[in-house]
Amino acid sequence: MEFMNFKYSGFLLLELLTQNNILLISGLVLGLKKEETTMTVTLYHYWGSTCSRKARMTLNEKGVEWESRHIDLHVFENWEPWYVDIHPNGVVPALDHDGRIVYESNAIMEYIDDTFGGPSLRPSDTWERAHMRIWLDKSEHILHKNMHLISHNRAHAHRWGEYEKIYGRDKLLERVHSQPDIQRRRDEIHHAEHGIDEETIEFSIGRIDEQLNLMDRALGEHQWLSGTTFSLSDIAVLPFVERFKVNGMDDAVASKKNLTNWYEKMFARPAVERAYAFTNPADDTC
Ligand SMILES: N[C@@H](CCC(=O)N[C@@H](CS)C(=O)NCC(=O)O)C(=O)O
Repeated sequence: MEFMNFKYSGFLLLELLTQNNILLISGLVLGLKKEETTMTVTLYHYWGSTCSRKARMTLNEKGVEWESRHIDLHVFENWEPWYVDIHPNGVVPALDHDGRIVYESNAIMEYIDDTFGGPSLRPSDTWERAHMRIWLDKSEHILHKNMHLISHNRAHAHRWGEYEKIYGRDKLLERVHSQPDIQRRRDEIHHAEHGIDEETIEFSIGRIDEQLNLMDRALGEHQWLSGTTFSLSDIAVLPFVERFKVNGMDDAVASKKNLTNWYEKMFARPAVERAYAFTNPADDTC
């Protein structure tokens, strides 16, 4: 009997080792492995935010499947304690990759490129890669910073007025105090109380225009912003060029030929188009 069992097991083993079964077994192992490594990617973002667009474009360019968690900035959802647990500065975007959080749009972009398959979005040439990082830095510290000031009187101030009507001044200030980033909180309160003076706005417009000139020059020298490769730098600056245009500075962009050609090329990319096609879920009517 024992012999029979042995023979039976041996027979089974032989059977299992036929080519098809080896494929089947490896398939099962791979299947298990796939199950183990199935990850979820959730983006906390706001439809019209420049920094959220950077993250959406990058996810789409890499072909990453992601879930959307829209954060309504208009009702200060970004300052709710549950969201501040995710993003300590109470701003969008934030990325949750299977429970591990990344925030700061530039860090999110590099994380996505490092972590997922698909085309590399960073040049292999080290000089180009360094220039890509220079533009990522400028996207935050020059373009975003100044665009925020320009947008204040044109968009945010009006919104603050609306909020004041809805919430009342005291309630509104109480809400602003739940902004966890003390620097931003201080700036927001100052801007809400005093607005932004014309001289500051003119300075900011000039500062962005100067960067657009540098982009136009770079794009005259090579196909993409930081060299011959389409990269994260192209993605990082686009939302600010677009925002500059829609804030009434269309002519400043149109007068720069290389920049205009690049802009059209960027919007012809399906990943970019899809990132911009994400509209405000609150506007959805059925
Ligand atoms: N440095 C941050 C900036 C993020 C940021 O300022 N996000 C804006 C939208 S573009 C935001 O959430 N604003 C809401 C607020 O300040 O309350 C990044 O690049 O992710």
